[in-house]
Amino acid sequence: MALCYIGLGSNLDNPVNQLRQALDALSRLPLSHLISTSSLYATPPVGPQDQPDFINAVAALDTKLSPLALLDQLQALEQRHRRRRQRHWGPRTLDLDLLLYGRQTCATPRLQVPHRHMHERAFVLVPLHELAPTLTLRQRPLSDWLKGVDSAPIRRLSDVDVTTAATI
Ligand code: 5RZ
Ligand code: CA
Ligand code: CA
Repeated sequence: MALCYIGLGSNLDNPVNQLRQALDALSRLPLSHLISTSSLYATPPVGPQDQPDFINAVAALDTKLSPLALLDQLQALEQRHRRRRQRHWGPRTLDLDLLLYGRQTCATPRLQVPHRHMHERAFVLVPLHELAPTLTLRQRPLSDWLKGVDSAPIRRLSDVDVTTAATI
C-alpha cells in the first residue's frame, strides 16, 4: 500500500459539484481507500488570468495500484467529467494531479512524481497542509514552502458557501 496525495481542480461547469463527484469517485477506485479530503478552496487562476477562479482541494488515498495504474484511473475520471484539451493551461471541468505516491519518485515521460511544481503553488500547498501539516517536500517542511507563496487570495469554502456555490 502507498499513501498518495491527489490534487483536484476545476473552474468550469459548477466546479464545486465537479470536485464533490470526483471525490466520491476516488472513494470507489479499485484496490484503494480514500483516507481524507481537504476543504474546498476558491483560488484565483495562476498562469492565464482570463479564466474563472478555480476550486481546488487535495485528497489522501491509500492504494495498491501502481503509480501508472493510478494515473490511468485518474485520467479516465477526467474523461468522464468531459475534460477537453483546449488551450494550454486553460479552463477545465476537472484536473486530477498525482502529487505524491508514498515516498516513491517516478520520472517517466507520462508521469513525474513528486509533481514538479507542487512546492511552488499555493492552490496545492494550502489544502495539502490542511491534510498533512507535518509533511516534508524536498527536505523542507510544508510550512517553509507555504511561506514562499502568496496564500492570501485563497479562500476556504465553508459548508454554507459550498451549498450556495453549488446553485450558482
Ligand atoms: C502555474 C501555469 C503557473 C502557469 C500554472 C490551476 C504558471 C491554476 C489550478 C489555480 C492552472 C498552472 C497550470 N490556478 N492554473 N488552480 N491550474 N488557482 O498551475 O488548479 S494551469 Br506561470
Ligand atoms: Ca494541475
Ligand atoms: Ca493535470
